[in-house]
Amino acid sequence: MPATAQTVPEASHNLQAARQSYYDKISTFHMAPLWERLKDLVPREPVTKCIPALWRFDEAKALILEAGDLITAKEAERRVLVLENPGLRGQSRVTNSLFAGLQLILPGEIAPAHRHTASAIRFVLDGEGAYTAVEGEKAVMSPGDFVLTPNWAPHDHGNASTKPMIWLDVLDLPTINFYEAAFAEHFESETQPTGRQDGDSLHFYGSGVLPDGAPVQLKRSPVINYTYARTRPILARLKSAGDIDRRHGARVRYANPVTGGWALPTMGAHLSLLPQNFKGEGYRSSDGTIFVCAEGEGATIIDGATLEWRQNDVFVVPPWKRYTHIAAKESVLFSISDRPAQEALGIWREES
Ligand code: 1HN
Repeated sequence: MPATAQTVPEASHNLQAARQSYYDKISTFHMAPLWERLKDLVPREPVTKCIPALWRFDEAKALILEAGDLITAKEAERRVLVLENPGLRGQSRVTNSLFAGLQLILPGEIAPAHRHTASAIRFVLDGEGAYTAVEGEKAVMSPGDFVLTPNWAPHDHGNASTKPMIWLDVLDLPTINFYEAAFAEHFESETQPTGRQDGDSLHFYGSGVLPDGAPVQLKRSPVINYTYARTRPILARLKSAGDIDRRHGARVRYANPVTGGWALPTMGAHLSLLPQNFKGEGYRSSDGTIFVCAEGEGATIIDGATLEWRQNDVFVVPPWKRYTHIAAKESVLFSISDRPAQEALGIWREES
């Protein structure tokens, strides 16, 4: 009988039922129909649970200082408040691929030596003179310093100053854990021997000369601390030279000085100066990005919603959401994302 207006709904109902019972049957064999899942598996554009979010430093500082009364750095191993994206609660993620947290180390404290497969960075927010020791070099830190802990590098922190120090930690933990390739190790001694002087790695590798015979193929930068004292004046010179990107301002990329590549294989960072009265052009890219206001104040409009930021506030722009920076006052933004990992896979995209 040819299909008619009357017979089609019933046929279609029968077909739906037949398909469902077929799906139920193959499910018992641990199989599933791809054609029912294709839209979720292969979206036309990035889909993310990550949402725009901002953490105010004045609130965060009061909260983390409270933790200082409740637990020691040694007991906690790392006294860190996890910055959890409101769209990813319970997952210790600030974006789908990155972890972020605020770490407090009080005068006299030590955060003991360990190493892990996750790479970490610190961006210093508050305090002066605490150190992190990485691979035998003690980096004494100041606000705005960008400090690397490449994967598997032994690291411990200490605060020999008289003031609490707070910094932002960003780690590629969700990325490493996605591969289920995480290892970690603790050391007998709480601190590592530091055979090098503070600043050695920046002097050896970041000055246009290299120790003779230094390897030229490195997946990670040999510089441990990109100090704000060195980097900030470069932004001022870029601005004077008129080298101001219409989307990002006068911006530098933290590079591996030996290869010109990113400082770490999984995370890439920039520092940018937004001149007074900057009104950026819209931009989006496939890397969800964490920003810190290092100086000044302004706002970032993300898909029509405005996040207003002041010094040391941390905020997140999800992947492929269009954003625009505006700044009435001259401001400096630090930013970090998983762009190097996406570039290594050949999938990174941007659009202006
Ligand atoms: C870690 O080792 C540090 O070394 C900071 O300071 C934050 C978050 C998760 C796992 C390990 C650090 C961390 C971390």
